[in-house]
Amino acid sequence: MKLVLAVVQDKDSNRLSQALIKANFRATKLASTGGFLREGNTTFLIGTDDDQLEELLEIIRENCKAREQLVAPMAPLGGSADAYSPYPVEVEVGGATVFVLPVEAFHQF
Ligand code: 2BA
Repeated sequence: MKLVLAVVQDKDSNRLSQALIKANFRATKLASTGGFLREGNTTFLIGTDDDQLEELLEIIRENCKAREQLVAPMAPLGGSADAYSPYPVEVEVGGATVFVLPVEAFHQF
């Protein structure tokens, strides 16, 4: 068995939830915050049998889009302002950041 942790953008989270239910995967959604942008995203915890892992990754791939996002750079604290640009910079966020972990044991009591 594997535990898949998938960090996805909030905009994709409902669509991914629906697709997971339709394909009979069980998932837990956690409200999370990106460390860089400090904006809300959604982390899915999905337990799956090894032989369904590829199908699961394909569903995540199909339902999560990469998007360009503007970020307002933070002003330097006390440092030199020479390298600081006040203009927003564009970063590409997502589709999905996915971790696959081995599961040692799975119980439902
Ligand atoms: P954030 O940390 O808010 O990052 C949003 C996007 O900002 C990233 O998209 C990346 O394009 C950019 N970014 C992040 N850190 C950066 C840095 N130090 N310098 C320049 N640009 C940076 P993604 O890579 O697609 O990540 C989307 C979200 O997935 C992240 O939101 C974070 O919540 C999660 N994530 C990504 N990599 C992770 C990791 N290694 N461990 C845990 N969570 C991760």
